[in-house]
Amino acid sequence: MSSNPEITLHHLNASRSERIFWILEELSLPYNVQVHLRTPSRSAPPSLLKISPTGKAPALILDGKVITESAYIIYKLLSLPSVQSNKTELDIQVEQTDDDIFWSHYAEGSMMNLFQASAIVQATSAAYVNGMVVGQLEEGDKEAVKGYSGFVASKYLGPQVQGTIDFAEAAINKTQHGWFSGTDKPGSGDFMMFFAINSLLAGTRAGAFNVGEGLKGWYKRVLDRPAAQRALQKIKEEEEKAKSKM
Ligand SMILES: N[C@@H](CCC(=O)N[C@@H](CS)C(=O)NCC(=O)O)C(=O)O
Repeated sequence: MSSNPEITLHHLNASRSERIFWILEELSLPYNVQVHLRTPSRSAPPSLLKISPTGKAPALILDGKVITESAYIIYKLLSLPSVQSNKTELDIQVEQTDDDIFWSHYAEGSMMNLFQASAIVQATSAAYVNGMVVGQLEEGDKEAVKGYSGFVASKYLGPQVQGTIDFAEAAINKTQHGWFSGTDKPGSGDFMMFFAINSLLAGTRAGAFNVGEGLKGWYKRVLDRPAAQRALQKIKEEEEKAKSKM
């Protein structure tokens, strides 16, 4: 019987680390959590850069070694000897399918890429208009910044973001079991898609885009799982604990 590794998850609030909470709970692996709270500009605080070479979340310390990139973290967790030797007992897709690999790439390379660009345009233009970048602006300059960022958000990035959601919606509707893994259990593709869909239905992007019944059904299937419920509860408790210490 292989023993469990020593795990610490470095989590940034409202971040991709949500994916890692979910998989850790599905795997029933014991883990410690270290929360890093976003600065007022929504960036990661310097404490995260001390841990992660990229300064981004999630970062996982696995038996003393720091690993980053959520898809890689998920792959390393699924490859653990204690997980591999127990794979028939687990209610998740441990061996990655072709679909898992596709959706893992899609989640970061297509969806989050555009989601993030959109969030950056909104946050930076608001900061610019509010005088936080080059000081107070003339009314005409404010209108020009708002006009340009509004154009980028609504005519350029917005439709592309919606396109990525519609593509995922069509794909999930074609699956036999309603999981991105293509099997009857959620796999790495599902863990990776969780952050984007959670943000669209319950997070910072709620109500901003059209999400169809297929993705809503997938989200409900995720939330019906005790492991996902434990993950969301743990995120809440850990973030509250960290905020109370500030
Ligand atoms: N491709 C990376 C992306 C990591 C990433 O961009 N994380 C964001 C949170 S969702 C972050 O740490 N942002 C804080 C910052 O850039 O200051 C992954 O999947 O882990």
